[in-house]
Amino acid sequence: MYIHRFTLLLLVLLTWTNVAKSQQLVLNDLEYFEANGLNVLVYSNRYNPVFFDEKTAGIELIHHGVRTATGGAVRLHNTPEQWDLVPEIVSRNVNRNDNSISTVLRYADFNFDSEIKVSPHKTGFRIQVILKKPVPKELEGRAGFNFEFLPPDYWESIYLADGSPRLFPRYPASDTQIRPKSEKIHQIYDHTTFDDRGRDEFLEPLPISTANTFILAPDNPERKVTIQSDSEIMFFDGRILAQNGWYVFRSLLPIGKTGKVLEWYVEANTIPGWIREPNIGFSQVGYTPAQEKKAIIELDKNDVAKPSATLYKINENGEIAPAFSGKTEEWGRYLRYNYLIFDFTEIKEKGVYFIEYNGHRTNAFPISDDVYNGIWHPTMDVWLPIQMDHMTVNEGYRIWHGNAHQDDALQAPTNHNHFDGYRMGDTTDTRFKPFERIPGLDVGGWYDAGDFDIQTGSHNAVVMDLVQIFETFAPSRDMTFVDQATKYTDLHRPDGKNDMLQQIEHGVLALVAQIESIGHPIRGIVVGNLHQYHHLGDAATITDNLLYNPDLKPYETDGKSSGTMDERWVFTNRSPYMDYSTAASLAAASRVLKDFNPELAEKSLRFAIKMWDDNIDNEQETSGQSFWGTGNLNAALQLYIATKEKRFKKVFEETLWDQLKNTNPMFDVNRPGNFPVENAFAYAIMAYPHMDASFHKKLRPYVIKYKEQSDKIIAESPYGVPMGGRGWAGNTPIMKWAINNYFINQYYPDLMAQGDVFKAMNYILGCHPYSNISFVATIGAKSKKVTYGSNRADFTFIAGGVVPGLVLLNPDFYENKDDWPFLWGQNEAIITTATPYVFMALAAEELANDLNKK
Ligand SMILES: [Ca+2]
Ligand SMILES: [Ca+2]
Repeated sequence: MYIHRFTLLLLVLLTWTNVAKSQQLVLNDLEYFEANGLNVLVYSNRYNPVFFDEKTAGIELIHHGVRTATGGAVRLHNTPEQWDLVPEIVSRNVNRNDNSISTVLRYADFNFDSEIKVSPHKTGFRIQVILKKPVPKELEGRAGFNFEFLPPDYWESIYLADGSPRLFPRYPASDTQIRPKSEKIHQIYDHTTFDDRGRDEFLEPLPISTANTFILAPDNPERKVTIQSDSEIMFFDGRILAQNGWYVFRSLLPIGKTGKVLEWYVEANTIPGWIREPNIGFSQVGYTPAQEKKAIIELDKNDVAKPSATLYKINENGEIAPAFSGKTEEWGRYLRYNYLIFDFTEIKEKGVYFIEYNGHRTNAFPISDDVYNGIWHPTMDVWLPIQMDHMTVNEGYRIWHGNAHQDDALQAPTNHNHFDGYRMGDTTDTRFKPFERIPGLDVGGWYDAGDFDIQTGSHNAVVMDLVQIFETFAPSRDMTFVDQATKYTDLHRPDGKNDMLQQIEHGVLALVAQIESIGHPIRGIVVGNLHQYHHLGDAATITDNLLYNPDLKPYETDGKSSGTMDERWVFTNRSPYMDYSTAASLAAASRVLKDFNPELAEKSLRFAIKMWDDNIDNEQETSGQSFWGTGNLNAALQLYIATKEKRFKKVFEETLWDQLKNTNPMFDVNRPGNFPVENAFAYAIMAYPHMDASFHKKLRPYVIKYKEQSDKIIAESPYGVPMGGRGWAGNTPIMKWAINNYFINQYYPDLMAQGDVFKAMNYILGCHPYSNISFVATIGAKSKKVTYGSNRADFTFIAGGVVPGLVLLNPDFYENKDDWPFLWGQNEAIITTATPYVFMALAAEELANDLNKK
């Protein structure tokens, strides 16, 4: 029995050693603290100078593979909103000597610096706030250290406040108080998120509970976190002010003190030997029999790769039998995970299948000829029509929104910095005075799309995309009723008119209205008040839809006009880039609208030529210039295709060959978010069918160069697509890449295989890092459950919306949350992501049908 007891003791010792080891945080080569099951990032990600608080900066926890906490910083509010002041990061130091990371934060407006120092301690870490000068007078009782936790990670769970058990609030209903506006710390550019109805006051959330020790989710080993301090810690629900708020833990900084003024000890529980479940990536719509079929298996770096995986078939009687067992090929390491590739291309029998790897089963998917048929319908039948501005949109028993912005729009003031990136210079470039109404703009356009502005640039891109789709595939679908006369759209109701042409018309109406009313295209139309901008719900209630009447008091109305100046503003500065980009889209649209709406087609072409003529000889006279230069390349091309006039072809060819020589036909590798459609190569491919054999021959070497660069970039990850995703996720560039590939495959079939179109499609539909869901809401067996659209506060989606996808958080973490819609860089379904998807879906449908025939 002696031996038995000794073995037992040894096992206990070994286990104890493992536990202790696994919980000790270590500063790794990527400059964050790491233990098995826990990463503590300290300012690997910084606050954004444009969007301010995106909930992706400061001290962050990646807890058992999920980012659960963010925002560890000195903040000036109990529950900071997006537009509240964020600190500037003055410096970040990784001190290997004392095993710490420290950052100096600055609020320049208050001349206030603080140092945040994080270092491993016991089985957790210490956060210290160090001050050289005391908290400034105006920030006393305001400056505090905040650390925010993601609500859905703690729903249906409890916390202990100094031992007292409490439930995490599933919906915010805690207390607030009103304070006079004079005490409010200003938000960006002195805008305000709060509609105080003229009462000069603001709202402040009160704590839900206060303690020196909080234990979050003591019942859940994956989420359990302990926060301890000698200072008082308050717990707030940020959602009480803003639906995108997080759970905030906060300690105020003491008054009149310097040195180490605050210390927290934080311990996040880790499960000994924890290994993240493999993420088996595959297409959620399935595959056609003839197609290449590869699942990509994402493995924790501590996981041991298994040499094989199995494909199971579910037969007609529901019986399950293995259809194929094959080896998993090791691809290697990409960022934080290892990858295996499971190739089951040889299975060509139609049916229902699932993949099993190391005991993990995927959901079922089909192998069938028709898996791609109609996968673009929800985007065109449902999602895009719901984005239509200046329209009531109905679906069955449901009104999605009323006829919004009937009171469009006022001339924006000069020298104005808007909170959404719009700017006005010192002239309006129009005949209108600041705040004078510009008539005629209450027509056409789409919301874009989590907010409700009309971005002219996005409209140009979407109209261009839709024309390209129509001219390439000529879809004849009619499932939507659109009546411009009564401004009423009804989904799933044919009206005898082509839906795609109706959408092109709706975009063109907005573009033509700008030129008709103002004389040139403008940057965009957007609400001027921040408290209107964050609107959630029916866009018809953002403004009162009544024209402003200065004779009435604010919030007063005579039923016909209103004393509230809530109209949207028109940012009117003229730029050659916008003139040319609009000219390109209008010229393109004039071709497909010729029979559908001859009057609008004629006007579109006339305006396109006018914008060209206004700019081609006197570019200096217009203010503003874009990053891409004047952008006349596509305008020249589209005008040439529309008119066949040699003058356009001449400029196109001169500019094209010059730019091709000097630019990268793929993307700029250093700017992965750079859309390839904006470069000369994409326009050269677009021009191909309208040019002669000598052009085709001259272009060929650039196609070869594009292919070489493309192959190099896509070899960097196991997914075989150009991964991006810094700041804004990369689905659009991946789809634009696939569209280029589709055309190259058509024109130079010896240089490009069809596979590079399908790879992008498989990626969008589920074969990607982090999770295996389809990025297109409702497409595929498992797809996005939440998107950042007008209904995001309800934690849902609009069918057919395409999200941006995976954001790369520094230094190595791709993320696309599907339980939290409010991260726009990951989840905002926008119009310029929808139309490339529709193109790619039609291309996949066509290519799959070709493959099926072979
Ligand atoms: Ca229709
Ligand atoms: Ca109004």
